[in-house]
Amino acid sequence: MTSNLEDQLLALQQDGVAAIAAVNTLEGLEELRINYLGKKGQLGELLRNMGKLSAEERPKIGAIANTVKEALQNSLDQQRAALESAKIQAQLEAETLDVTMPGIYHPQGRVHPLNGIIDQALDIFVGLGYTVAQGSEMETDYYNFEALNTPPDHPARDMQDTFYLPDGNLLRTHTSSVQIRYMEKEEPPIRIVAPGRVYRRDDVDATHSAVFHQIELLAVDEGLTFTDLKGTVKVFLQAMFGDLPIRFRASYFPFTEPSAEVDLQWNGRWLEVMGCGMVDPNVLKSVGYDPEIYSGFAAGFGVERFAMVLHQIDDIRRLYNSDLRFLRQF
Ligand code: 2NL
Repeated sequence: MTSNLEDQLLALQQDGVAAIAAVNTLEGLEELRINYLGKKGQLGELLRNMGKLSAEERPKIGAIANTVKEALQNSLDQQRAALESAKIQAQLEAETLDVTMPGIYHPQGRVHPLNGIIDQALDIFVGLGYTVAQGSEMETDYYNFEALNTPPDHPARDMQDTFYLPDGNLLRTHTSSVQIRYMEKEEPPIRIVAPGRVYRRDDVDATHSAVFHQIELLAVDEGLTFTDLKGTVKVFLQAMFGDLPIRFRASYFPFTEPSAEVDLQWNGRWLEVMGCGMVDPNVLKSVGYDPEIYSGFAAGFGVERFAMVLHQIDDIRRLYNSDLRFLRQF
């Protein structure tokens, strides 16, 4: 009986130490601890037979049981320490930061000078309570010309000046069509600003392009006068160019009456920067507004021209050919 239990205890120690040395996870190690030394573990199981031993055998087996328990506990402690340090080592290796590695190149983008002008202008008008409106670059003759009081024999309608599409539509020559569509849907008071690409059949040179960008603004309300137009244009130009002298010169557009060109004194010279006027009553009628109740003012300007003046750009084509040496300057 004695030698049998002693053998079993020593066998248990051998098995246990080997199993503990072979385990490679902390979870597996904990399972082994429970299996060997836990309340219902193998060691406890063997020691339950101690009661059957004689008085002189008991202390001897008890001493052996203690050394087995200690041996197993030592193995567990050692293996736990080894596994924990391996885990930390693996974590450190996985998280190593090599500060000498070359970085990943992220080319820095910039705002194109045209978009810069558009952003600036829209910010100013939004600050004045205007809503941004946009629309299609392809338009019908009605929205581009007819609703804007432009007679059929007006030179702008000429095949030489406008891109007509085979289906009878055209490429818009100004963003006014956006404003006509907006007025058809909404009732006054109206305050909108319409940026966008527009098309004219121009021969390309340093100051002309067949595609360019325009921003138009429109206000319709009861009691709007030319003074409101002048104040709005002045506030806008001051915000864009600084506090420089401006003047209004009588002009003509089919869709405004009276009409004016706005000049800005820039580097000592008068520079034409915008066109504007009071919305022609025929335009108000075409969208169903009563010109006896409502009046409106409108203005329009070319974004390229503003960019060229503000950034001293000598050729409009530089704005389109995406030369990074040029674009990086802004
Ligand atoms: C310019 C001049 C202008 C307008 C645009 C407009 C729009 C509606 C009604 C009346 Cl819906 N007028 N737009 C008015 C006057 C001038 O633009 O030089 N553009 C580049």
